[in-house]
Amino acid sequence: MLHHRQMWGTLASLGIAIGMASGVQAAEPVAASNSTNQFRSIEQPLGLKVGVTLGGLTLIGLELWWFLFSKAKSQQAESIQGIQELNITVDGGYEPASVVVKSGQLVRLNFLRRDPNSCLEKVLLPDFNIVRELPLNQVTAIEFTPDKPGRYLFTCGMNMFRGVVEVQR
Ligand SMILES: [Cu+2]
Repeated sequence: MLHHRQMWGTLASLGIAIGMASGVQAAEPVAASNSTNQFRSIEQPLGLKVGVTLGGLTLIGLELWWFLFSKAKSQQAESIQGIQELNITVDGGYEPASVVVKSGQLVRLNFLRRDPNSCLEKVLLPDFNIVRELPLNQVTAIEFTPDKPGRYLFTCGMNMFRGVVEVQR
């Protein structure tokens, strides 16, 4: 959890820094324009700078939204007859990308692959020695029993898309 939050925190502060930098840049030409009398060259760049500033602010907003959204996305498994079952949709990544289960009980992850991108044709759970093909538009059930609490990644074949199984006591 901590690592994930740190990452988004870093992204958010980076966005704020970029936003502030573009804000400073936007202010500069105004000051410079007072000393020179270049009427025509001022107006267009000013609009551009305002646009860049607004773009920066939008980025900040988006990052904050992602930061809040990503926290809400974690899904807790429901245990039915001793099996902790979760459905994960594979479409431009994993949804949900973060699942919470209990240790010492069988976990069944039902991966439904909607994305034809070959990048997502395999899913790996290295901590459980699992590599599985995900046929398109089918549900592939992957079962394992985590014995120890911790955070275990699942990834696509190239480690570009990631999800995490959080195992609690
Ligand atoms: Cu991939």
